[in-house]
Amino acid sequence: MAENKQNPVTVLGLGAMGQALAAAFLKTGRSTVVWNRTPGKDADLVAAGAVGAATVDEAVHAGEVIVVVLLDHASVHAALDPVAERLSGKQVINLTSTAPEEARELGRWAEQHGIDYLDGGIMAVPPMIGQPGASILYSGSRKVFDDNRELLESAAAADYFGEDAGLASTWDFALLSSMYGMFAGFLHGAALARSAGASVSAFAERATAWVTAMAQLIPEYGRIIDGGDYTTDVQHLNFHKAAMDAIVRASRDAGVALDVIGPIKNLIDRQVADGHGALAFERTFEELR
Ligand code: FVH
Repeated sequence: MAENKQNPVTVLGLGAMGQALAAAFLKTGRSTVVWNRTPGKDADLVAAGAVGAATVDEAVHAGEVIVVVLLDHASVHAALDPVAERLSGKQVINLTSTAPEEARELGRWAEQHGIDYLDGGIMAVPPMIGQPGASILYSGSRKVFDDNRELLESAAAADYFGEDAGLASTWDFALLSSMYGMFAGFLHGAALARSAGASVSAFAERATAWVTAMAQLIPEYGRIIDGGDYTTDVQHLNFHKAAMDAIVRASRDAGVALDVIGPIKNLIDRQVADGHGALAFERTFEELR
């Protein structure tokens, strides 16, 4: 099915993200049908030209391409199971955050019902949708991706990872893990800085510059890990253990909880105890995978 601007797109779920996506689709001039479990969330979209559907069945009937943006895997089944027959022959693009195995399960469920299924992981917050910097990662049906590429790119840069429906989610969650690690590290540092009377805003300014500089090392981490050679002349794990032990002592002295930094110390300690003290910090990857 080649993309047809007259062909309505249906958006199921009008939380913050669903509303942003539907608004982006509307801006392309595409006929957009919207539905939300709790009524009333479609008011702005309907005022902007969307068609509000009273039921999932009505919403699904109206569109050939169904974009699903619900809370989680369970809510996707709660919404789609009752209309599985109606979805047969249609294209479903599920942008709800699901674990990779959940995405694969939805892919199998879709196949059983004759539905062409594309899964997606959104790398953006709602205000970024339709703006440069937003991206959405896709995997599953290549046909659904190709047929709807223009529509998808109206919301965010669109990257396709492969036929395995769980791939987009794996990349999504891997990137989110990096993000949460960074923010949690910042929170620990902020607590330490505050214990010395610093304002967190002042700390944030320095932390931004520091983390930005350190992020430049990430590609080299990738090369070393892919190469599997962890020998190093500088900053081996024994060095990091000494640094981390000192950070832990400083945190304890300042009354800062070790919930964030403690697991990193444990990881380094185990590497050293296992005889890898002379190797690079990147060696901890082998412990994690
Ligand atoms: N918002 C964000 O920053 C992130 C960015 C990265 C990707 N996520 C994921 O996108 C999914 C939707 O997120 P959201 O921001 O729109 O979330 P909410 O505003 O909380 O809206 C949730 C919608 O889900 C509906 N819903 C929940 N349970 C059910 C159910 N059992 N049956 C049908 N619909 C359900 C809910 O409806 P209602 O509570 O208004 O009736 C909202 O429409 C999500 O996976 C993020 O992880 C967003």
